[in-house]
Amino acid sequence: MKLTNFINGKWQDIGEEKYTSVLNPATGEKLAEVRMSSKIDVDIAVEAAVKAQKKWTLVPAPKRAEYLYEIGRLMKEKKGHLAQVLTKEMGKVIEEGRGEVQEGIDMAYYMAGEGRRLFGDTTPSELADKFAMSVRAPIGVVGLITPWNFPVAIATWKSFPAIVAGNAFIWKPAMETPMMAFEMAKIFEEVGLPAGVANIVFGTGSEVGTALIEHPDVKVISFTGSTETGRKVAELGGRHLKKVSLEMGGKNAVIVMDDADLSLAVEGIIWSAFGTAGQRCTACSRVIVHKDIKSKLEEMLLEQMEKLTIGNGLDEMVKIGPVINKAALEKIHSYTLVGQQEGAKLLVGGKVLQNEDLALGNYYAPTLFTDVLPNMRIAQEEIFGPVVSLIEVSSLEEAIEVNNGVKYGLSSSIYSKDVNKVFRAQRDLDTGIVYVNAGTSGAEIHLPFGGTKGTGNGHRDSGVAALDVYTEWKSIYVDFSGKLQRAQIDTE
Ligand code: UN1
Repeated sequence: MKLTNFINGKWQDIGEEKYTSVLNPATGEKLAEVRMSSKIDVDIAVEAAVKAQKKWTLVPAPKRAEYLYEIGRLMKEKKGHLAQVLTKEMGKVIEEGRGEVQEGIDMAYYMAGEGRRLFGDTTPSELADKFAMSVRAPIGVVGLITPWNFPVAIATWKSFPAIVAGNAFIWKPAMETPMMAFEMAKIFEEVGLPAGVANIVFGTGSEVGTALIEHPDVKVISFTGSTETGRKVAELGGRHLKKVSLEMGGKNAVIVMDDADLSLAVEGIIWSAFGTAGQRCTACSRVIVHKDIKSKLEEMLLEQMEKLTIGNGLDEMVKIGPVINKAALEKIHSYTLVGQQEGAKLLVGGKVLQNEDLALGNYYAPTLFTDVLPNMRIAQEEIFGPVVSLIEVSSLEEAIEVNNGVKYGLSSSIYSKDVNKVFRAQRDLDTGIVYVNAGTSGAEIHLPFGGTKGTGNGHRDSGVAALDVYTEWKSIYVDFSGKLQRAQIDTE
């Protein structure tokens, strides 16, 4: 199977014929070949998008939204198939695959609803017989750069608000997971989205990503990925005066206070730390625990970790799938070595799994470190794998300080039954998302998604906040006095 670009409503490859393989992380099996595009493909896609957007912007927003309802309906119809493709190329277990597709369906219906809102403001004018309002105007052509860990949901967070707001887009999916983009292109085609509104160009960040950011007709770049790459996107985008929306890494923590419901906390930690094999930007990779319950929590975590079933995510019984590729496996393992060198105590895991059925895939054992100090590298850097560090504290104040003492600020969580502690924590935890008595992952699509510090640059995906990325505020004054009225003139 060859995955071809989707440009101007057609499956077309223009430049040099270059392809690379897509591998199943659970088995190493080759799933498809994907096109490695170049600047020429981007130029042609942008040209088509510019043309298409001029007409698209004139389609009333409620009508644009009807395409999203249709996209949502088709995604729902194909949910089982989409989840299978997702699990095969990304590795997440099938129930998470279906969950992610559902997240995309939810986004379709939610953003379709915005077609009948897209609220602006009316505001009194300071002059008589003058009307003032501000409306959300589409921006034009936008570039979407999405990661492999949520190959469909994150793309819907970006492309659906772009569509409803009247923009055209070029989407560059991650090269590890292009099959989901291909599936989405088929859906865009099937619902009859006008040619050129949705374009998909496969290729690397350095080639296609750079071409998108540098193209003068691409007005917005929305990126989700590592902080390291995000910084490059921001630098290049800055040089070209682009509006750049960034969602980057996390080093999310669960705080467990001495009055917490420990069984509940353990369930939340296991789910957030090891679900998706720890490959979520919202994954829990630190547990900040009150000293009085530390050994009890360790014991309970170990007991539950033993029960985790690891393997090919297509098997409904499996709870933890592989990590994305060999490079990820190496990176994760290097952190295990770092943790040991730093003096943290490895309680369980810390190795690549190579027993018979797992040998061909990229499996890492769920790993738990304890006696971790807040400034150790394993407690500071994003690992993006199934590795958790337990850090001991003596008070809520210390827990919050440790939570905030990293360069990221995506998600955090506190387990406590004390309402005062909980309210103080939600105020003082320096993250874009805070959970109370729940793990760090599982954000819902109708709330803003994003974080502080090294996680983002002030923009948000999801929720109504996403519209701020894909619209420009336009202020309109209508003077119906029939005479010259001069604002900001003071004749006294
Ligand atoms: C991500 O890992 O980049 O909140 C997105 C969650 C999911 C999305 C994660 N709804 O865990």
